[in-house]
Amino acid sequence: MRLLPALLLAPLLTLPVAVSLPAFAQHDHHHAPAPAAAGKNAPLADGVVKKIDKAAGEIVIQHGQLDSIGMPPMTMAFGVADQGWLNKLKAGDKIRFAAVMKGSMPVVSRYEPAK
Ligand SMILES: [Cu+2]
Repeated sequence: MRLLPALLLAPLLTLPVAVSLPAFAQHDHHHAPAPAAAGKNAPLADGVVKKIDKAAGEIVIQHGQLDSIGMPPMTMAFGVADQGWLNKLKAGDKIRFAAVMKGSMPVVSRYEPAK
C-alpha cells in the first residue's frame, strides 16, 4: 500500500483534541464522529478525481476536510465500496463523497457528481 501511515495517523491522533475544543471556536466544522462509528451516513466532502488505478482498485482524490475520518485536505488514494465506480469516474471529475475507514484503508463509501 502506498499510503503513508504517518499521514493517516497524525490527523486521527489529533482528533480528540480537536473535538474537545470549546464550542466558541471560530471553526465551522462540526464534531467528527469517532472513526469506528463513521458509516454510510458520513457527510459528503468535496473531491477532485486525480487518478483511477484499476489494477489496485484505488482512486486518487484531492479532497477537502474529511471530518468522518479526521483528515485535513490532501491528495491521497482511496479504496472504493463498488469496483464499478472505477469505470464511471475519470481524472478531472469533481465529486462529493463520503469516506470510511476499512481497517487502515480509507474507502469511498458513496459519491455523487459535484454540480
Ligand atoms: Cu486524506
